[in-house]
Amino acid sequence: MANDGRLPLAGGEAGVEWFQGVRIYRGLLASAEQRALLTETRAAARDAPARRLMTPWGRRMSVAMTNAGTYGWVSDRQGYRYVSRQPDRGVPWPPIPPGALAVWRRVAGYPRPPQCCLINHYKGDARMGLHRDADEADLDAPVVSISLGDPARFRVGGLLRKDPTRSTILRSGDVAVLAGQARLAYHGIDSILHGESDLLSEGGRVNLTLRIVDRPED
Ligand code: MD6
Ligand code: FE
Repeated sequence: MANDGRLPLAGGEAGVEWFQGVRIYRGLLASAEQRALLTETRAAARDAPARRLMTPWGRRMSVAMTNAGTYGWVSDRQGYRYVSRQPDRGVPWPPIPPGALAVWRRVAGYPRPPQCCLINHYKGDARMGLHRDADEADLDAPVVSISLGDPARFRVGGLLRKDPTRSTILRSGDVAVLAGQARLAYHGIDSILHGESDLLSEGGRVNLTLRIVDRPED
């Protein structure tokens, strides 16, 4: 992308390439859109309650997670995988919030709709260690991530865990897109800056991460 992050962008729809293929659309969602999306997300979480999942290494994650869509991403002692039913209830995941689908249409630049909306809820000291989103079969599709609530320090590196990293703050209404060379980059959330946003009455941060999981012919 030609924009180097210092030039103002007409319309804000182009986003800014912040670091090695990571595009950030700061303030893409206005307050009313953030509130509407949060309401839709809470409705989904009523039908699929968020849980702190177990890692394959037997440690409980600090972030509480649930999903919406055709597939949900889950972790347990057996490993990471996508499943079409909620593990503890045996029923499908709720539909992806319409406001999240609208964000995908605005920024993904990809013909297929997302199949999974991972919902991450950060309270207290919750954080997310450096990881790659690599459990999907269609790696041509971007990953689109929407931030709601308190700001978070978002860290991105390269294709190897040891590659140098850079961090930035993602605020409520910001959208980050990992595509192209960044699609398999290591990234994580260092910490949440509590008490900065009043979008969530109870405080904390909600992140929605949209992905395509299978291949078109599957
Ligand atoms: C989060 N985000 O923002 C965690 N993954 O809470 C992610 O793990 C993520 O922001 C893929 C692409 C963008 C992301
Ligand atoms: Fe991720």
